[in-house]
Formats: sequence, C-alpha cells, structure tokens
Amino acid sequence: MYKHALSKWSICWNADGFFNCSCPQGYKGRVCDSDVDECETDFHICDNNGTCMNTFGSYKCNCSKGWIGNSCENDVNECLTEPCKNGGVCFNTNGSFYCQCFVETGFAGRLCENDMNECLTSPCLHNAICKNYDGGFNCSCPSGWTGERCDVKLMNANNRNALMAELATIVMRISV
Ligand SMILES: [Ca+2]
Ligand SMILES: [Ca+2]
Repeated sequence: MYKHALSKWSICWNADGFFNCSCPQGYKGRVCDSDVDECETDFHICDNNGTCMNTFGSYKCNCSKGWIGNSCENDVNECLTEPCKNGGVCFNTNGSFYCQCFVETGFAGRLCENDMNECLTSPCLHNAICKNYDGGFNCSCPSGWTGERCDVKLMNANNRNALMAELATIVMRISV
C-alpha cells in the first residue's frame, strides 16, 4: 500500500522483478504520485457550461450562473430567494427563472422592478393630461369629464335633457 498526500491509498503488488500499482481516482504514474488532469479529458466533467479547474488528485467545477453541484448538474431554484418584486410571481426553470408581472400592479421588467409608464399608451381620453407615477398613473380630466380615464361624461342640465330626448327616441323606435 502506498499513501498519498490526500489520504488516498493505491494498491501496489510485487511480481517477478517488477511491481505494479492500481491508482485511486485522480492519480496516475508508476507509484500513483502524478495528478490526472481531469479537465483535459474528453469526458464532460462540468455540466451546463461550467468551467473545469484541475487540482492535485482531483478537480473543481466553477458553475455558470443558475447551476450548482460538484459537476454543476443541479439547477438553482432562484425562486427560493423571492427575486420578483411588486407582487410578481416567480417560476423556476432549468438554469434560470422568470417573473410573471401583473399589468394591474403597474410594474414590468425582468424582476417586475420597473414602473410601467402607462402614459405612453395614452390611456386618458378627451385630451386629458396623463401623469405617470411608480405603480400607476392618473388622468387630469378636462371640464365635463370624469372617471379614471376621463371616460365618464358629467351630467349638466343641458346634456341631461339631450340624453332624455335620445332615450325617448330609442324607446319609440323599439316600441314601433
Ligand atoms: Ca486533477
Ligand atoms: Ca433555476
């Protein structure tokens, strides 16, 4: 038995006029005192684009983002760290994750971290002025209009009468 620096043992035996050793994994050479450079082998040591680093008697994998494990074979569940902001829902995927943002919250972006500028879609009607803020927007309605998007006509005596006349016409049309 031959003892290695890393507490691994190789088995050596005598034969007629020579001896042989069976080396433990990671070592090579007549007396198993040389390192095997695992990174130079064709065998894919580090999965998922991990970078192989040779060490004496072994090797290490520096995993690319989203992967973990000795050979970078395991997916990181990023959702455990709750990366999605502002009520976004996290979905774990192999090697990555994504956030589903909800339009109603007024936030978008990879982590639902960016305020959506709703004013860019001209949500306010009747030439109302749109003002964007974090997580929402509001419309400053011109006179005669109200509602979240200035889509509701304010009633005054004149247009109330006009509406009644219009309704009367419709009722007459239906009843004929
Ligand atoms: Ca090695
Ligand atoms: Ca993942």
